[in-house]
Amino acid sequence: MEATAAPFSSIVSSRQNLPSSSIRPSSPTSLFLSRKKNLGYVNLKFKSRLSVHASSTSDSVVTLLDYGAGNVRSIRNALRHLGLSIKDVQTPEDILNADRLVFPGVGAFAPAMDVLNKTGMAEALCTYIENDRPFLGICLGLQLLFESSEENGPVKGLGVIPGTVGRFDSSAGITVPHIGWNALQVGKGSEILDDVGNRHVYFVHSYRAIPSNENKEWISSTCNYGESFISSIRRGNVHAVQFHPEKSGETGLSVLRRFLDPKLPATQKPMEGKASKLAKRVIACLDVRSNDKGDLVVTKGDQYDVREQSNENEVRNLGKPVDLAGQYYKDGADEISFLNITGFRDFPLGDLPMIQVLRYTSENVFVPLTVGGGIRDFTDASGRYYSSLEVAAEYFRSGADKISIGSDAVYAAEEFMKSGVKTGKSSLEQISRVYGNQAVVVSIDPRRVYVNHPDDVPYKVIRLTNPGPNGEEYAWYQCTVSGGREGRPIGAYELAKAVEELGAGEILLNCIDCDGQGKGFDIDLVKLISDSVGIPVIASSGAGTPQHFSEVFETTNASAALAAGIFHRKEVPIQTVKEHLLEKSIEVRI
Ligand code: 1PR
Repeated sequence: MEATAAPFSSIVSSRQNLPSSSIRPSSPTSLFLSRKKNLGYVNLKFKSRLSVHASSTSDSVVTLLDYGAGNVRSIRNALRHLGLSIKDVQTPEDILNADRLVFPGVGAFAPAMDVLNKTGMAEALCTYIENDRPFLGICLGLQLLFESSEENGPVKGLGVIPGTVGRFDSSAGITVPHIGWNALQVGKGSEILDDVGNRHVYFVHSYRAIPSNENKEWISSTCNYGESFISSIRRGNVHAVQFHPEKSGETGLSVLRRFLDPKLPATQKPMEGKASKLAKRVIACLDVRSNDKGDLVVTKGDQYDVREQSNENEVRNLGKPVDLAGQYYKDGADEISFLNITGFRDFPLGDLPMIQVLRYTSENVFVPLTVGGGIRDFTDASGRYYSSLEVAAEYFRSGADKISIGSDAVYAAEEFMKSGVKTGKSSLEQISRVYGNQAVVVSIDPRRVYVNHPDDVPYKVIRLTNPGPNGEEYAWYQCTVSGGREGRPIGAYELAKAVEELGAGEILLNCIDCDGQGKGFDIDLVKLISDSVGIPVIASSGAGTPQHFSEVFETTNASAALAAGIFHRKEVPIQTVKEHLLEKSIEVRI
C-alpha cells in the first residue's frame, strides 16, 4: 500500500490557499470527480454555491452530523467522555460554520444519500471537505465519500474520492459481515492513527472500498479481510475511518483525541500489540432480570434455572448490570451482551430499567453492546400496538449496537421453512432491512435430543463425538422458545440456515445442556453450525476454563466465544482467558 498525506489544498484550486474564513467558492471546483455516464450520473462538475465561514466556536465544541438514520449515541458518549460538548447540525449552514465536523454514517448507503441530497447537506459537506476543513467520517461516513456504492445500487455517493464501494466476497471463505477486531496496515502521514500501531480496532460492515491507483493518495491505512480494503483515508484535515473508534476501547478513543487535537505530540513509543488479522472475540454475557424485590440484577443459572436452591427460592443475584459491564470493559471484554431474560413475557419497553442500563453502560463502555429479550411485535394492555422495529429502535437509541432476537426468530424461521416465502414482515427481516444485518443477532437456545438413527427425525442429526448418557451415538438439536421452556419443531441447523436467509448478521449459539455446567462448549454443535452458515457464530454455554476457549477456536469456525458464570463468579478473569489464547497462538485483542 502506498500511503501519502498530501495536503488537501494541493489538489484543489488555488483559492483554497486562502484562509478558510475568506473562502467563498462561486465557480465549479476541480475537486469533484467527473461523474461517469455508465453509472447514470448527470452532472459533470459539482457546482458549489455555498461558502465556508470562520466560526468562533470554542475548542471544546465539536459539530456532529446526525441525519437521523439510527443510533449515534455511542459517538456522542465517546466525544462527551473526551470532554467535548456537541453541536448538532440542523441546517447546511451549520456544516459550513463548523470548526470540526464528525460524520458517523449509520444505516444503508442509499437512504443516507437521499437524506443528504434532500436536505442540502450533501452540497454543504462537499464544500466543507473541498475547503480542507477538519472532518472525520466514520464507517458509512467514509463510504459516502466515494463515487458510488453497490449497496442496493449502484447508488451515487458524494464523489469526493475515486472508486466504488462493494460487498465483501463471501466466496473467498470469509464470514460476512466483517464483524470484530482487526489489524490495520498503517501508512505514513496518518497522524490520527498514531497510537493505533499494531493494535486491533473494531469493524462491523458488509461493504468496503478497494484501494486503486486512482485513490491511493487518499489512503492512510488498509485492512486485510479476505482481501485488502481501505480502512482509513486522510488528506490534509479530512479524515475518515471504516472502523468504529467509538467502539474500539482506549485505542479508538485515542483516534478521536488526535482528530480533535492535532497538536498532540507524536507518539514516541507505539502502544504494545501484535495485531495482524481478525481477532477471536471473548464476550461477557449478562443475563438480566428483576428480582423479587423489583431490582434489576445480573443473574445466572444452570441450564436456564436462575433461582437459588434455598427455601426462599430467590433469583440468584450476581451484581448490578451497569457496574459489572463497566468492570468487564476494563478487564478486556471485546463485547458485552445483555439478555433481558424475562423479555419474552414482559414487554421490554415497559421495562425501563433495562433501557436505563443500556444508557448508563454506554456512557463509559466503549466496546460493542448487544441487547436481547422480548424483541417482537406487542400490543399493551391499553391496546397500543408496538412493532418490533419500535422496540429495536428504542434499544438502539439507548446505546445498543446490536439487538438479539430469540423466540421471534424461531417462529419466523418455522414460517419461512413452511412457506418458502420471505414475507418481509418478521422482526428479523424488518430490523435488518432498516439497520443492516450486521445489527441483528439471532440467539438460538437448542437442547440436545438423542436418537437411535439419523433417519428417525426430519432434522439434521449428527454423530456425537462423546456418546450420550445411555451410549446414544446420534442427536439433533431442538430449538426452544421462551427461555428454553418450550421445544419447537425445528433444529438448530435448520434455524441457522433460515435466519441467515432472513437477514441475521450473526448467531449467538447457546446450548441448554451445557449452560452453567463449566464442562466446555458443545463442540459438535458449534462445529455443525459454524460450518453451515456464512455469518459469524458466537459459541456460548459451558465455558469453565481458559482451555475451553482455545478448544472451541481450534476445533470449530466460531468467531467468538461467550461466557457468563465463570466471569460473574470471578473464577477465571477475562485477561487469563486471553493470555491463554495468545499462548496457543490464537489472535486476540489485548
Ligand atoms: O426469546 O427474544 O425474548 O430472548 C430471550 C433471550 O434470553 C434469549 O437469548 C435466551 O437465550 C435468553 N434467556 C431466556 N431465559 C434465560 C434464563 O437464563 N432463564 N438466558 C436466558 C440464557 C444463556 C446464555 C448464557 C450462556 C453462558 N442465557 O446466554 O449466558 O449459556 O453461560 P455459562 O457461561 O455460565 O455457561 P427472546
